Amino acid sequence: TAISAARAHLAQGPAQDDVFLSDVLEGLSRPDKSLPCKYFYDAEGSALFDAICTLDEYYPTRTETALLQARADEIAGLAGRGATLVELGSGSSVKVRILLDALDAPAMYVPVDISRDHLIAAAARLAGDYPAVTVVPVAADYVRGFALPRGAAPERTMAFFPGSTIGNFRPAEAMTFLDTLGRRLGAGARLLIGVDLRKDPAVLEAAYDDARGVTAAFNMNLLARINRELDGTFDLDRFAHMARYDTARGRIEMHLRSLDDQTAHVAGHPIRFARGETIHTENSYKYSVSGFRRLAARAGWRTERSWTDENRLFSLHWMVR
Ligand code: AVI
Repeated sequence: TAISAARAHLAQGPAQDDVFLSDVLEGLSRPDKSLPCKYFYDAEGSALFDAICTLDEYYPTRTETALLQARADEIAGLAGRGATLVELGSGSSVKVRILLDALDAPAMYVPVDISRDHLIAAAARLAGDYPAVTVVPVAADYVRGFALPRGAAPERTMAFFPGSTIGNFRPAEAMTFLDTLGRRLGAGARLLIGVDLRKDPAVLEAAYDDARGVTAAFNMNLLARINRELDGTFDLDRFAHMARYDTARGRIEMHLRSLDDQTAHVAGHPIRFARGETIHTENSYKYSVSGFRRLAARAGWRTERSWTDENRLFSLHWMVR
């Protein structure tokens, strides 16, 4: 395989557990309780997210996949020969295969993901399927920063940020993130980014509260993970999944609602809940095409192409720094 231990930048150490604990205690001691959504993605959570992506109600994955397929040749033309592809939050590295199949002699693939074991397994499978591509997995929280492999010229580098993960940032954070990413990649770098669009709230709410309860299980897994890893005592039967669209803010909010007055413990620390109180676990912002282009422009990215599906559910943007 093209992955060698020497090349892999594995930036995750033992300190991760302490950060998880302090983030959880900090988030749960606020008057409006919240938890960072990045903690959804342990092994269980990553598997549940993959299951979400196959649900009828969850249109983003299949819509973006179809868009990528429809535009793959055009994207390959824009990307040019011998590109280095840097994917942020690569997960199972499924969508990138559409690009790797279409690109002209892609040289390197750098999947960056916080979920280390999942990343390594996905990178190994991909390296086996694309022997001509050098695969360099980077286990890191890509928001905090990560090291790019040496020798990737900015004009040949193309970042890939699919899935509307940018929607999980607040707009101000999204702007800072895109600006920092642009600085890290350098002048001349390109970005292919998937962004979910504003639409009928009923469609959005179904996508985040599916009939089979997979999204509910994904949300609840955060409490299960705290129980597993942080000596938590959450009674999962006494919390419920909740998803609602805030039209004014243009965002889906996911919460976990306490069904009772209760006290749970995390590493021995008591956390009190009133009945009906919630933990805010995720925002998923939705944009208009022009709204997103404006945000990106303020972060130093010039949009050269925007594509949407015929129902205007989802958008893909090709941007240059
Ligand atoms: C990863 N992210 C873009 C997903 C979203 O749609 O915001 C996470 C997700 N949450 C619930 N379902 C999917």
